[in-house]
Amino acid sequence: MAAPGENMRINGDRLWDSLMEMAKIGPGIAGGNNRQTLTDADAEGRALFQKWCEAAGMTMGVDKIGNMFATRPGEDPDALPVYVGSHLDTQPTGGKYDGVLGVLGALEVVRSMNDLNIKTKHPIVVTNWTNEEGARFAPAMLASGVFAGMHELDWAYERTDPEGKKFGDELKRIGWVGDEEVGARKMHAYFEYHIEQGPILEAEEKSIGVVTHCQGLWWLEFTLTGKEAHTGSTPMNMRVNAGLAMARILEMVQGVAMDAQPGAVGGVGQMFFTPNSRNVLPGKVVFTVDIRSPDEKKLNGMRAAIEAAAPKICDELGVKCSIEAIGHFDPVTFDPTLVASVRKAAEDLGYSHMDLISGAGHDACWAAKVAPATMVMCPCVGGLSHNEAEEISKEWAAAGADVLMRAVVETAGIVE
Ligand code: HGY
Ligand code: MN
Ligand code: MN
Repeated sequence: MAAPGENMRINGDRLWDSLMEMAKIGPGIAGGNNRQTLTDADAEGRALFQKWCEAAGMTMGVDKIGNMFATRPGEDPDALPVYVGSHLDTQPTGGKYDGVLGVLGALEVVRSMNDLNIKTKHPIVVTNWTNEEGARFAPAMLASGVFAGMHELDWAYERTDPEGKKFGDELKRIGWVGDEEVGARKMHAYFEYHIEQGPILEAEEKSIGVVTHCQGLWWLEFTLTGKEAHTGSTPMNMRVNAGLAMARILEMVQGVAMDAQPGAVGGVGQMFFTPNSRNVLPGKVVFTVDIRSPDEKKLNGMRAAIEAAAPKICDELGVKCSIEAIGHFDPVTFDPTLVASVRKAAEDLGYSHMDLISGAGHDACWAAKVAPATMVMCPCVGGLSHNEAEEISKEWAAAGADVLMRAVVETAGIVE
């Protein structure tokens, strides 16, 4: 039997089987998943995750926003735990791996530590954060944000989905309001394993992303007020057309992001027309502009440019315009020591790797506010994500989990 830690590799088949098993819960219509936060499917996925954690000898704690923490004891009960996790909630047309790979990859690390009888000084806590996606309830990374003290719990409970349902009511309805104070737990370190959700690793033929930074984000919610009127009988010069204002603002956002190249993105994924009837000019249009950049000055410059130009566009059309920032985090620099442990693990395991800036936001961005944090990434096919066709290979999944295991065990301190 090799000394603990020598042949540290996870069980790739078991990880893949768990991913496919979880993917059966909240299936999409095109091979992906629709397991949105605080739905019955989310509750079912949580229950399966808890069952697996307990079967791996861990004990589950849940806080008042539904964050799940499964603990594998360490040899030193006073040592702060190493947290390893991500999220089980998905986009409405999400893939099988976004978030899930990080939660089940962390579980696989514990399962393999059990197989190899590896003991560590610090406990390990496998984590599932509530509502990372922000698809149903904005903002994204809501629960890890409350954990990190960026949002108040009561404010989070009041967030509503497009049907007007409240976050706190839905959390209670699915039976996942825990008893722990949110943020009471202290971390020695935090690791998150995630698919890249972009094209770089696959294009560069690298198996591992050593994530050094994550780009920052603003979500700017626009409410445009026009005048409901007949699309047929209202002359063009009498229209107060909020839909046209929205179209011109989208075009302007595209221009601002292109002018800010390289290293900037901007766009809109969600919009609502009221009354949303084919032959009624919209009285109200609500949409969220999503802008991001790893450069804080560039990110805030884009926001300023958009907030200066939008009212002018609306004034020309007689449309009222209000803008509310409903989501934000600054660009994140991950902990250099943990980043180095990921890079060393990839080297020791012989996996090709490269430093990477995360294009997508993650719970690690908020964890980094309260503890040393970093991420491990694996490629995804065509860089596609937030699409049911999201795909990774079994080999990629296992390689990243191997690296995660080595970095986590090194940080938690092997006890012979
Ligand atoms: O929006 C994001 O970057 C993440 O996928 N929630
Ligand atoms: Mn994710
Ligand atoms: Mn996502």
